Parts: sequence; C-alpha cells; structure tokens
Amino acid sequence: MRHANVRDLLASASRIAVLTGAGISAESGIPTFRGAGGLWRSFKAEDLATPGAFARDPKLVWEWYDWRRGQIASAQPNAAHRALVELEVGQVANLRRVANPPAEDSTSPDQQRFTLITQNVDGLHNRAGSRNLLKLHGDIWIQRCTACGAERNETHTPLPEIPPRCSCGGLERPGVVWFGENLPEEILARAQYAATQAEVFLVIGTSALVYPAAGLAGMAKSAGAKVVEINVAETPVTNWVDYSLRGAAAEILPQILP
Ligand code: BJW
Ligand code: ZN
Repeated sequence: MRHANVRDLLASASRIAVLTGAGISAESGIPTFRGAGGLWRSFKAEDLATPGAFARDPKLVWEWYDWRRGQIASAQPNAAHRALVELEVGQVANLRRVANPPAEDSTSPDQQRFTLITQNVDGLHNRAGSRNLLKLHGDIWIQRCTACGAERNETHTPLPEIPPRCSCGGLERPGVVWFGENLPEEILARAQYAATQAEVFLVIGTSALVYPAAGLAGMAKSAGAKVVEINVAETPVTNWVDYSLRGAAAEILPQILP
C-alpha cells in the first residue's frame, strides 16, 4: 500500500520539509485560486494579485482581499493543518540525529528536522500551531503603507475603510507577494535550503504552477529527497514524484503520520 510506504519514509527521515498551497485550506472552506470555485466576480488571481491591478484600481483589489479576509476569519484549521503540527512535534521529539549539518547551517536542531513552507497567506498553519513555518507569499493580516513603508497587523473584518490608509495618510496595500514581485529573500533562501537538505519532501494542495515556490519540489528531488505529492488532481509534478497520493489532504495526511 502506497500510504504505508510513505508512512515508513516519514518515520525514518531525519529531515522533513513540506510545501503547502491553497488546497490544504480547501476543507476549511477557503476557495483555492485555480479550478472550480477559484474565481471572484469573474476575476482570476492573475488579474488581481498584481502591482498593476492595484495601481489601476486599489479599491477593487482591496474589495477582493476584504472578502477573502472575511472568509478566513470565520474558517478553522482542518485535519490536514493539524496533522502537520503532529508530524512536526513527533519529528522534533524523536531522538534520531540529523546527520552532519553543514558548517554554515545556523538553524536550530529542531528547525533542521522539520520545515513547513507555505504559499498560503491565510495564517491557518499558525493557528493550528505549526512552529518552523516559512511564509513565502506573505500574510493577509498585514498591511503595508505604500508611502512610508510602515507595516501593521489589521484583523478587523470587514475593513472599516476601503482602501485602508496609514496614519501618515498613505495608501496601504496587503502584506502579500504579487506576481512580478520578489519573494522575501531570506525566507526563500531558508526554504530552498530546507528543500535541498530534506530526505522527504511533501507537496500538498498546490497546482505547482507558480514559481519560485513550485521549483522547490524539483530542488528537493535533485538533492536526493523522496518527493511525495498529496492532491485531489494531477499537477505538473505528478509524473516525476516518488509517490502521488490522490485525495483530499485532510483525509490523506492523518493516514500517513508515522
Ligand atoms: C487540493 C484540495 C484538497 C484542491 N486536498 N489538494 C511572466 C510575467 C511575470 C511573472 C512571471 C511570468 N512568468 C513566470 C513568472 C513568475 C511568476 C509565476 O510563476 N507565474 C506563473 C503563473 C507562470 N511568479 C512570480 O511573479 C513570483 N515572483 C517572482 O518570480 O519574482 C521574480 C520576478 C520578478 C519580476 C518578473 C518576473 C519574476 C511571485 C508569485 C506570487 C504569487 N502570489 C499569489 C497571491 C498571493 C497573495 C494572495 O493570496 O492574494 O500567491 S498568486 C496565488 O498562486 C497565490 C498562491 O500562493 C499561488 C499558488 O497557488 P496554489 O496555492 O498552488 O493554489 P491553486 O489554486 O493554484 O491550486 C490549488 C491546488 O489544490 C490544486 O492543485 C487542487 O487540485 C488542489 N486541491 N482541494 C488536496 N482538499
Ligand atoms: Zn504611512
């Protein structure tokens, strides 16, 4: 049984890294970007999640984010988010040694054992209790001033004013990464490092279309990791991963915990 093979892989790995996408939050009731239900007022993510869209119509873009923030606020982490917490806790607690960390590795032994890399901005991994978490695409609850650069946490939903403004009067933008923008450099570097060090790399609920995040699975594979995909559908990585488990993350993940 393939689930049992994956469970054995996880049980014997010193270092595990995981990449998640919108599909892991689907069973919390949060729509994914692509595929059925992924559209908002007939706009695609590619129409709205860009600096150009925001420059043209900040109100429209903020209305989309305000709608999503409302959905996320009323959602709860699901069994898949919780299973990843359990995997991390078990991995940190176990006594297996991480073999020969390179001299330049400044991460703690706990961080070497388990890294969760997410493309999601919904904060559900934090709310579930994940610890060593790298958010590649930012955080929907952070707002950044386009004039003075100040960042703040804003959790009111719906927002009292659209578009929101900074205390300096400047227009605020969501603290997320849009198409054509660079990912936070240090977070991406840590994610790439975790991918190249992992013995097992899980790719969960992502269409694996958006780079550089989608490239992490290939980096892990090239560096020798066993790569396991969990997704309800096929993706561009399906044909070369070591195991592709077809189904909902909230059902499959609890079944493969060591
Ligand atoms: C389930 C499930 C269940 C469902 N269980 N599974 C041409 C022009 C400009 C840029 C580019 C270009 N060509 C390439 C680029 C680079 C570009 C890119 O990759 N584009 C591709 C689309 C072609 N990337 C970037 O621009 C990135 N930056 C960058 O590269 O900087 C360098 C650079 C600078 C200047 C120019 C060019 C390069 C930045 C990417 C930022 C992505 N931002 C977003 C929005 C974040 C904020 C927000 O949330 O609003 O990130 S877009 C959106 O896509 C979001 C997601 O994180 C990301 C990935 O989506 P994800 O998570 O995979 O979701 P879906 O919906 O696609 O898939 C869900 C999956 O779940 C599906 O497979 C389902 O089957 C599955 N599923 N239910 C398990 N229950
Ligand atoms: Zn400001």
